[in-house]
Amino acid sequence: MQYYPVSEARSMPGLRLVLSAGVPGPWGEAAKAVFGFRNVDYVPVEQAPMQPNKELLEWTGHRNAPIAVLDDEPPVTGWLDMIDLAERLGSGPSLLPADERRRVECLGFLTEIAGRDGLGWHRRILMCAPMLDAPADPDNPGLADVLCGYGVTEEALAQSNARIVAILRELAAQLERQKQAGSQWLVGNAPSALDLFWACFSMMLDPLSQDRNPMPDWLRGMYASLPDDIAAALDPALIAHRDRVYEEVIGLPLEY
Ligand SMILES: N[C@@H](CCC(=O)N[C@@H](CS)C(=O)NCC(=O)O)C(=O)O
Repeated sequence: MQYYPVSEARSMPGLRLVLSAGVPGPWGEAAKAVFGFRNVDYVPVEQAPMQPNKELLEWTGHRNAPIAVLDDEPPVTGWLDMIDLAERLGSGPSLLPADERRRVECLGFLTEIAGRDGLGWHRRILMCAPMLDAPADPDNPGLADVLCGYGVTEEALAQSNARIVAILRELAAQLERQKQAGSQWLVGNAPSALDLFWACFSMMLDPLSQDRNPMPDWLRGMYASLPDDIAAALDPALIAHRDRVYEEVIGLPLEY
């Protein structure tokens, strides 16, 4: 993907979407998927993963990704705000079900996947925990602050496996209920933000093959090595579902 540097992107009009360059960050991939679903064009802007990103911080007030900046509006960083922005700017089917009961279901699962204390949050804690004991990196003295901002602590780590297992079990049960009700989607009868987010975040547990998801080896190793209890909770039906979501809705191969 061709990224613009912050120095050029900040004076451009329209929607700029700041993304971690060269890696499939789950929140970033989900943001791309929701804008893609709603046919919203954007200019991709480069963020350097786990780095201070001083120019970006000065422009937006944030160091990480994704960040969406529309014209002179305040930057948007949260996953729900990304969905709202895609709904507002885009066209075509909605990302959220119209029926209120289904909407509550969809937003509840989304929070469990993408929110603080959710699946992505705890998967990151599991992957980053070894860095807590690593000697300080003179090239990136801010890393300790980054880990702190992502809640990477021994106390949180003690909860991580159980949180991920509980969320995966509930998602698998939901998929089965939907199947019994005659739907091939995680909520309602059409693809929603929930299918997109599950597909993108599943990458942290069982990444798509290298030809479809050309990620760096070091990251593939981290994403793919799962503790036994989490591997056991990852129902093959959930993986088959995300394969279909990528093939039929998001599109392949991934580009980042
Ligand atoms: N702001 C997002 C979460 C953003 C986030 O966690 N980004 C991570 C993963 S995509 C990131 O930028 N990691 C690389 C970094 O911190 O430099 C939300 O809460 O909805």
